Amino acid sequence: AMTNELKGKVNYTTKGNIAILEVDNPPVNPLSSGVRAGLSEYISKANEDDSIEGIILTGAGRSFIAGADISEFGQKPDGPDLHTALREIEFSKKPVLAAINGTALGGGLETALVCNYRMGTNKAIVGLPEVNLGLLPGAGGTQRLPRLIGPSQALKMMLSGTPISAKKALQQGVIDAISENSLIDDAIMFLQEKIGQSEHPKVRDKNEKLIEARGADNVLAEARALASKTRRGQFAPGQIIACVEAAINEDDFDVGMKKESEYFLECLINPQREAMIHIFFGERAASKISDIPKETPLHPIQKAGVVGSGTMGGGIAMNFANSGIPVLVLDQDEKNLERGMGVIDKNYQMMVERGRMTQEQKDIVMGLISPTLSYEDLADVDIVVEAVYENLELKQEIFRSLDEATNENAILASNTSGLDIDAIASVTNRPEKVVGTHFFSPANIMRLLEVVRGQESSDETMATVMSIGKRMKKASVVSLNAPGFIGNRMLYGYTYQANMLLLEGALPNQIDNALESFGMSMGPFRMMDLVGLDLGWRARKLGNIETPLTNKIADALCEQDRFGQKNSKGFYNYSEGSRAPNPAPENEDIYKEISDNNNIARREISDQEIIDRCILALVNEGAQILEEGVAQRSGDMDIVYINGYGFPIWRGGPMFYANQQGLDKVIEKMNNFSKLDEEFWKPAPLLQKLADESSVFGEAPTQNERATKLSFKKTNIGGV
Ligand code: 3H9
Repeated sequence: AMTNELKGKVNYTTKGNIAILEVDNPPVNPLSSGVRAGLSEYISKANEDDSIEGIILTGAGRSFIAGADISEFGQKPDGPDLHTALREIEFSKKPVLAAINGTALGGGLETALVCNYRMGTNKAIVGLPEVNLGLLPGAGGTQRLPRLIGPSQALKMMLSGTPISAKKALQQGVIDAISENSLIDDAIMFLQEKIGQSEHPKVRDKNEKLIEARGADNVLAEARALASKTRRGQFAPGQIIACVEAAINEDDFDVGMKKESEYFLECLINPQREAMIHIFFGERAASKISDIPKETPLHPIQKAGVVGSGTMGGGIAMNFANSGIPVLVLDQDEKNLERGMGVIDKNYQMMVERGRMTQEQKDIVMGLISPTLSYEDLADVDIVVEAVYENLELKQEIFRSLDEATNENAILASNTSGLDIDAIASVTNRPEKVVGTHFFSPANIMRLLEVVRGQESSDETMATVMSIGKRMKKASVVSLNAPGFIGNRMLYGYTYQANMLLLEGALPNQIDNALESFGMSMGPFRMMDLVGLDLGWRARKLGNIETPLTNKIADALCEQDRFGQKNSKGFYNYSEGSRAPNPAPENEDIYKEISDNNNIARREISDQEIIDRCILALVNEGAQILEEGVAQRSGDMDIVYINGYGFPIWRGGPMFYANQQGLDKVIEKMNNFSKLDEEFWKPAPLLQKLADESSVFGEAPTQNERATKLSFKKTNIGGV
């Protein structure tokens, strides 16, 4: 049979009595087939060579090893398996030192853990992020890390998936030393001192910390509490805890290893794993714009401006500062500006108090943010993000001022959740430099960034803003300039269905619980209470606008002074100082009355119907968005929904969820609902077509072909 070419390699060199194995699989050195084969081959070679007395394992480039090759999961791997390669390292007759030159993640750290010694540069980071992929550290990590740093710390690291710095790794005992100078020179020196020893430590033999934990059930109980709080609905965390339980209780290391393999396999075949790996690659795909060349030069960003010092503006300014970019915050009102700067300071102070940043770090970022009252101060910024309230005329006025005040090459971005970017661009002399940046509130915390591509936004502008998104560690997704962009447009149908379900007989508590049990982080009525029911009600009153059917209940609640969390009563009741929603039976008469008045017969509704109607509403609108090319690919909508709207990551986003269910099943369910509302449940043509072809959602037609055909005003999405 033909063997495929192996991916990645290991370079072998010697320096005196030391062999150096360098993993070389750019850009991040995952343990692909060729790397596993190389490790195996060269460990033997070094052991067979009598002139070699010690072995150093390191990585080429900026990474040590980024873990197993994620693209191999679900496929038949070539070459030796990882366990075989790692066993050869662990049982090497000559001592092996892992010289951790950069990121050692997942299988990368697990490789370091089979070495006798570990040394890192001060820039190295180590971690076991498998849980983020629906997996557990399956190359011995669940058995070796608890032996090294104790089960409690190890569980924290594996359940959070968050890597730690070299400094912390040294404190905890994950690594033995930090190299401040040349890593390889220091590693050789370290190893030379050990070479004479008859024995070299193996992590597998260190049992003290585990024996200590035996019988102390608080370790596992705390881990379970942490997992249910931070990873609700996920499969892998429980598996990780079970592995550590085995490590604690089994005397034989290899028995624990066997359990780890079993539990790993269960994760591997669980649909959550596929969903989460879809999101890993989906996020990277979303950051690319298919019709813009990779080599597109970026506009250098050394200094930024933000217009508006409210909640949004402040959060956006923090994003710039956090990524090391000095930023001017402009407000024309001195009091607002002062208040805004105060809020920023308070937000950072809170992070210091919670141990999320040091006082020095706070001083650095605060030093990057300066207030100003004058447009003239923006003369030398490279980008401005305008973040005032949603009013087209106001934004246009600001863009005229910005066009005048800033350097002609500066990018002008508008933070808007729904206004027409082209209409804003049209008042400037540089429409190609105008773009939309839709941040989500609180902007310094929420990861989603919708980057709105106007008719004339240039390749350079788009590529630059996407790269700023990356610097800010955002999940950035491109949307064409169409009403509601991606996220809010999809939300419309979801909320519409939630409101209809309420009119048809379900109670807010049932609807919220059903969707939360599906995995949504917050049900729609709890969300509406949080946002405030009175916003729409007031706007309708002011504009003399008739209340649409789906808002009738919310408006009736407002008439009774029930505005939501802000005054402790809305769809739910809240007790003083608490955000916990308690059912409000006193509302049920209102629900009945409004259903009756509108000739809607209230009935018993199943949780499944609630979930299907709300989620399939997202899917059908998503199909339309994809067909129009407003989103580049279905995965982009998954990224939007997971990072901006609380969709469970372990379901892979609404579009992936539909793919996993089967599009024919989706259509079948929609057809069932069409007797309730024929217009609403008409399948989008693309959905119908893909279902007929037994296909799935994927790529959209390229955007620049579509952008010119799409008119902002003509796309009708109902309420927006
Ligand atoms: C594991 O180890 C399981 C074991 O416990 C058990 C086994 C039995 N594989 O993120 P970037 C690609 S599970 C394949 O943009 P950065 C990535 O797709 C693994 N490909 O760079 C991208 O490709 P493209 C546990 C990978 O500098 C390119 O490399 N490990 C892998 O912003 C650059 O990536 C993890 O979960 C991989 N493992 O960040 C770590 N990693 O250019 C996952 C990356 O075509 N990786 N690629 O779009 C990361 O967290 C980040 O990539 C890292 C670099 C921090 C390393």
